[in-house]
This record gives sequence, structure tokens and C-alpha cells, in this order.
Amino acid sequence: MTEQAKKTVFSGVQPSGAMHLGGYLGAFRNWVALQDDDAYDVIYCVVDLHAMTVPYDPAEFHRLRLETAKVLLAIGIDPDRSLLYMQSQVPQHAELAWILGTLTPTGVLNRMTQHKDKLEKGVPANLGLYSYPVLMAADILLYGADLVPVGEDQKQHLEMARDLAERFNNRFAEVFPVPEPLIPKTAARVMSLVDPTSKMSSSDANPKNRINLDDSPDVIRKKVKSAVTDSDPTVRYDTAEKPGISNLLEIMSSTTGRSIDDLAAEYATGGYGRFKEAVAEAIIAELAPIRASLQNLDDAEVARILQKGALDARTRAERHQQKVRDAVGLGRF
Ligand code: ATP
Ligand code: LTN
Repeated sequence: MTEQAKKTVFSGVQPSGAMHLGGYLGAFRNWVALQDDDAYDVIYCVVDLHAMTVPYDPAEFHRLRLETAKVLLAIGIDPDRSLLYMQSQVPQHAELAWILGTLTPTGVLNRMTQHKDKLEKGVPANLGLYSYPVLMAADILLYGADLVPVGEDQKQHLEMARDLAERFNNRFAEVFPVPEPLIPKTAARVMSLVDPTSKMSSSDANPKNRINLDDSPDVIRKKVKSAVTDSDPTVRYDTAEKPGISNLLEIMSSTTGRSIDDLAAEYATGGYGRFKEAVAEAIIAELAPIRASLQNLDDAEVARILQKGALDARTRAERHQQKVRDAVGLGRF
């Protein structure tokens, strides 16, 4: 397929802590599938500027940024087939965010639920956190992306990126395709193992809420065994009455490829113990190759990949950004 005929895919991950099973099943697994499909031209970015919108430790940040890229490589992102780089190394992201900010009504930002959730959890209010969705829209639109593989929690941000593309095209010139989200049918919102009514997250203080992608088999077994469920011992899918069990069914369905109905029928009786053991083994089997590749990756090699990625990304971003500058009246003299 020619480069022009391919659809452009873009997605990002924050270097804000351990990468977990939720992000993997909700998003990163699709990143690899799209890379492996010749119909797509794929760009993946470690969005370090986004991670600075909440308190962070600058001394730790460099390691976290590198570690995040390393895990993506271990998952199967191949730098020969995907463009992989660090957001802060490509200054056009911030430039486009400024331009898109001038098209963003503050009323729209006020309705964004992610920053409101963060404020409720005690994150200090700042302009970066408030305008986070504008920077995210800039990431996507900077390369004229058509498709954005993300988990369900990013739906509202994607909607805003779509609105901004349309607003820009109507106001100035047809520069941006309107991007579509790609959200999986199963495990689009993997829930916390400790509180199955909130999403599995790297920012949760309790590490038992999540399965990290580099957790050992023993740790995975322990975390699944202690996952919060309910007192009725029937395994069935019912997110209202049985959120914990429904979450485990989604995880097992997504990791084994078997339908939820099929799994619920097999494990309906026999107690939660037997079901949880099977869920843990399914997760262990899925994550084993990732753990193994992580051990074989060395930091210098990852840094070299990121350097090359940033160079290629800057060239591509600049090509597209010139169209934006021309359209808004910031053309060269
Ligand atoms: P966290 O709350 O763990 O910090 P996040 O959404 O803030 O996660 P990222 O790690 O940048 O940040 O998310 C990367 C991708 O993983 C996004 O596409 C996001 O939608 C997806 N994702 C994150 N958590 C989950 C989850 N629990 N279930 C499904 N997808 C998820
Ligand atoms: N907001 C996303 C991370 C993110 C992103 C993006 C995802 C930043 N820019 C562009 C897709 C496309 C998150 O928290 N997961």
C-alpha cells in the first residue's frame, strides 16, 4: 500500500508510573495490532508534557520516561514499523496547542470530567491541567491522524479533538481529518481490583488496585486472589450487582479471546477460588512474553531509538505544521 493511501494512527501514554493491565488491554494491545496491519501508518508518543500537569519528581522523571518507552518496546512496538518518540522533543506539539487554544471556548474545558476528577482527588489546579485536552488534541492533529486507539476514559477528550478539527477547518482551511477513536469492545475500562467501581489506574496509592505489566506470576496470583468481589458465589456478568466478578470476566475474555458468556457458563459454579485461579493464569500467560522482553532491553538502545524517533517526528510534524501556520496567517516572510 502507498504511504498516502494508509490511514494515520496516533496515540500517547503518560510516563506517570507503572504501566498496567488496564492500559494494555484498553489501548496498547491495539497499538501493536495496528502496527502489524499494512493499512496503517502508526505514530506512538510518550506524552511527558502531559505528565507534568500533576505533581511529579523531576529527579525520577527521566527514568520514568525511559521506562515507559521500554515497556512499549517490550509489548511489541517495533521502531522499524512504528514512529516512537518523546513528546517534549518535538516543539510543534506545544505550538499547535497554543493555536488550538485560541479556538477552544473555556466553557468546553469546564465540562471535561478528567480534570475535575483530579481536582477532587486533591491535585492542585493549574493552567496545564486545565488545558490538557487541548494539548492532547494538538498531539493527534499535528500529524493529521485518522484513528486514535485509546481506552474508554479518553472518549470525551477525543470528542473535543474532533470538534477542534472541525472548528479549525471551518474557520481557516481544510487542514485536519476528523479523527476517530478506536476503543475495544471488551476491557475498554478495566476496573480496580480493590474498588471495582473505579478504573484501574497508575495514580491509585494502593498498588494492589492494579496488575503491573512487569508483575511476577506470584504477585499476579496474590493480587487476583485478593481482588474484591461479592458474597454470592455465582460467576455471572452483571456490572451493577457484581462489578468485581464482571471485571475479572472482562479481563479473562480479553486475555483468552473467549466470550464472556462462554466463560461465565464454564465457571458459573465451583466457587470464586477456582475462577480466580483461572483468571490469574490467563493474565500470567498474556504478560509472560512482555516480562521476558523487558529483561533483554538495555537503556542505551532505548535512548537511541527515542533519538531517532524524535528526528523523524520533527520532520513530519514540521511538514504538517507549515500548513497550519499558512492557514492561520502565520506564514513565513
Ligand atoms: P492512569 O490513570 O493509570 O494514570 P491514564 O489514563 O491517566 O492512566 P495513560 O497511562 O497515559 O494514562 O493511559 C494510556 C492508555 O491506557 C490510554 O489510552 C487510556 O485510555 C488507557 N487506559 C488507562 N487506564 C485504563 C483502564 N483502566 N482500562 C482501559 N484502558 C485504560
Ligand atoms: N490523555 C491520554 C494520554 C494522551 C493521548 C494523547 C492519547 C495524551 N495525548 C493523544 C491519545 C492521543 C491519557 O491519559 N491516557
